[in-house]
Amino acid sequence: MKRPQVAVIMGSTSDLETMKEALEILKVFGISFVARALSAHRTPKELEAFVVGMEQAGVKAFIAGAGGAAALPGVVAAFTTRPVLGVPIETRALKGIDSLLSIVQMPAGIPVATFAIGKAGAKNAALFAAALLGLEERSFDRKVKKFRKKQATAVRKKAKLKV
Ligand code: RP5
Repeated sequence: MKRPQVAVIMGSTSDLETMKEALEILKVFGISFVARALSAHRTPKELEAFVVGMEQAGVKAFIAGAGGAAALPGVVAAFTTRPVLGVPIETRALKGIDSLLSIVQMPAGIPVATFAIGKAGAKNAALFAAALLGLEERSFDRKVKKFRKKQATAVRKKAKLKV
């Protein structure tokens, strides 16, 4: 197996529906990744072991998605100095505002880059990881630029509204 470049962690398998958006982008960009469902609250020891192991394996960034009292991205950041990209999962009770505030309000000294609530956030976290990898590997930078160009073309096509 190729060495993982990104590790994706979600607090529960119930987050997969949202986090699939990130996995899809990583696949499209040819970024090697490992994905796990590990919880900061329910399986903290396994989470620590995984994060430490992934940093030792050389991953360049972690994408961590969680919902509700979403401690996961912050706890991941406590165990690694690699960039942590946090995705707030949309929740039924509070629409993901709970997740967003839990992830974004980190204490000074342990940063987590926080993305939008839900699928847009998951997708953007993976695109951000691609941009980070692009700093070292030009092929990823080229892929990000190509993605943007394709997206702009699709948006331009749709701009001609049939009313
Ligand atoms: C969080 O609790 C998870 O990230 C998930 O979004 C939420 C609910 O988890 P389940 O009860 O569906 O496993 O830790």
